[in-house]
Amino acid sequence: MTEKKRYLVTSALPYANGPLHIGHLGGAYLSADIFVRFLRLTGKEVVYICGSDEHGAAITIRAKKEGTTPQAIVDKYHASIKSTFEKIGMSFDIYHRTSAPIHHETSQDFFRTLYKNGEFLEKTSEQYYDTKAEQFLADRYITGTCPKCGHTDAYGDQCEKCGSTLSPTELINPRSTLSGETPELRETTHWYLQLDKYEEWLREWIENGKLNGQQLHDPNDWKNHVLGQCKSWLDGGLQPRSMTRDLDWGIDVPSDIPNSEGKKLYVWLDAPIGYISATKEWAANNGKDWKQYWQDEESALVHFIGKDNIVFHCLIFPAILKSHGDYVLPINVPANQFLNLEGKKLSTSKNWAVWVHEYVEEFEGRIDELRYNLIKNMPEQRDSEFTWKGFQDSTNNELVNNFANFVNRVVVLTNKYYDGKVPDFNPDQIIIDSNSQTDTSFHDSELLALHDQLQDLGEQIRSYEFRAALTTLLGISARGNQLLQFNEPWKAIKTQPETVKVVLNISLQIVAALSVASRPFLPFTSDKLRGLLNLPPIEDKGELTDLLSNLSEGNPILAAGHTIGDPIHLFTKIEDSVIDAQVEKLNATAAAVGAANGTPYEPIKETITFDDFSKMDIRTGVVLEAEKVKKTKKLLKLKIDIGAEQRTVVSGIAEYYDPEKIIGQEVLLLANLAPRKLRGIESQGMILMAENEKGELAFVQPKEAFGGGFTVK
Ligand code: B3M
Ligand code: ZN
Repeated sequence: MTEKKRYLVTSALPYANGPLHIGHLGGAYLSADIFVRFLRLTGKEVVYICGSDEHGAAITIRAKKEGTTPQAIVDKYHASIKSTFEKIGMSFDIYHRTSAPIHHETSQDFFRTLYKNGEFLEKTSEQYYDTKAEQFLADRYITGTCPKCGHTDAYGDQCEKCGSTLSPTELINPRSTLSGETPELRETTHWYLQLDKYEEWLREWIENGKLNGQQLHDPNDWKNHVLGQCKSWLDGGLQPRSMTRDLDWGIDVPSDIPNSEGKKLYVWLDAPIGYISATKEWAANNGKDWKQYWQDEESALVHFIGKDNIVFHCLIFPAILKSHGDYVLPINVPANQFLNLEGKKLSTSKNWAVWVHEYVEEFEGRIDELRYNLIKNMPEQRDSEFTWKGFQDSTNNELVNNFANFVNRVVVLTNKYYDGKVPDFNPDQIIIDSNSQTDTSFHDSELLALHDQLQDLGEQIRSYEFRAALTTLLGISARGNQLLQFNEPWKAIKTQPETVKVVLNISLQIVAALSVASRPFLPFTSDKLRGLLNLPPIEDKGELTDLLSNLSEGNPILAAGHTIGDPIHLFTKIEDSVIDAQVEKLNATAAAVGAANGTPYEPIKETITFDDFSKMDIRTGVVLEAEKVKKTKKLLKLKIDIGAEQRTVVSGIAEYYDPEKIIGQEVLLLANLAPRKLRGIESQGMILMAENEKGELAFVQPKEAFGGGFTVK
């Protein structure tokens, strides 16, 4: 990572149109929080900016759904999101909102400057207008039949059934969602940012990290999927993009601009400028100069976002900043991919989500357990998944059995043997090394090993590898556990009391190091550890850097004779019943929404290439034999005739089909799937089934019965 003196770190501004779910946290928020908390521990100047995005169709659509005004919606959800972020330990320096006057001014100034610099193209085009509602219709306000798949409720910008990107004029039988009427096309004029003009320098900046010949960052520091998305936009050719809308909710185009009446700024113009206005507000409140963070070369701007925001942060906003002039460009945009939930995409509309405010209430005092699991499964490079079972496992096996167990043993033994005082020791005393049962080591070499682990952790955070850094953190307590396990102080206290002093002294130093190093990930635990050790609260003033220099000089963190407190429970196990109740709740609320909305369709999976498809060898077949697999509820063992040969297949359809009734059934078989053993039976292929929204299965069969042996094309 290119080191800078000062950091301005941002997390995407969430739309104030609904509560936060765990997908938000795992995407743009915990990653940034770890990063800034770490930077503060290394003594860097850092400002961490976030706030609510209160404009755009996301807000007005929600208002309509809830039968209230956009203002009421943003007030309600801004307050709710802000308070949830606080409870989950997000350490923003400011959580601002885009309705603030300073933001309206800042955005309008930007628009004015770009206008004066001649960056806009004024263009008239035809757009849909609802004569009854007397307004132009944003893409999301138009529905109609998808020209690609025939789905009757496609939106003006996208069909959610087939996933196609659309423009409103492509829809067949367009309807306004405001009045239900057929909208008419009317001429309207807007200001377009000429992205096509910037393509060359954007490409040079994205691909080589250079601007006007100057090296601004190393593109190797950027994530591959981020670069990949940017390159594919650039390769596709950038088009001028309208920066204004005909809406009644949003920031006015400044009135001194001719023909500005009734026009609002496009939400993706104003929202990222929200980072700047929030910095201004923070600086004014804290006696700082906001320009140092945005306009000084010694400042690094880092945007944490989800992958759906990449184009806006890596191409459009940089183009806006550069067209304005004076501003730094981001040094990195470490976007995350998406977090799924129990095998499905998180979805607000289908209520397939874990709502953070509900978690906070139901799991009082267990914030760090959720942070831990979400960091462990962070979708850093690819989509990942949260499961309640995984949450239980990571809490019980890693936080309780490893981390808390280590701390607890050290604190209990110190209280028992030394009256809660850090023991002094003989520096020549040899102990069993924490790495192996045979090697021997001294106090100082163990401290050096700790130093190296902390150093690794820092490197990983600097490279935005937060999952790896978390593993390193748990590796520190695991090493402490090994030190105890190998030296068995509870036995050695009688025969080798001098060894026990060394072992517990080192262990206490490790706990002290954990009180600092855990802070970016588990801030509440860090506070508890500081209290437990009678150490002053962390002030985020370079404590980790101090710790590292002390360790490399062999200086202990806790002096001999320092008194610690009584044992506490850092983490406790989560019972099966708690997890079962959450899974049940998830299914029940999603089913209720499904029933209310009609059939909820599964989202279309990621696009595959024709080559991917043609790798599958699908054959028609006929079921010759079928029987239940003993001691299972779901499995049938089938013999399938596919013409050239007969296959044994184990299929999970026993809940839907009686074995005797499917003899002679025509099926489609994926014939070249790698064989797999299920309950001791080798399954040689997979029967293709269709699943409805309740998870019930049905055979996919050729319309004309023609027996087995044919290839499906
Ligand atoms: N509110 C979109 C989103 O929440 C948008 C981000 C703005 S960041 C400047 O995904
Ligand atoms: Zn479609």
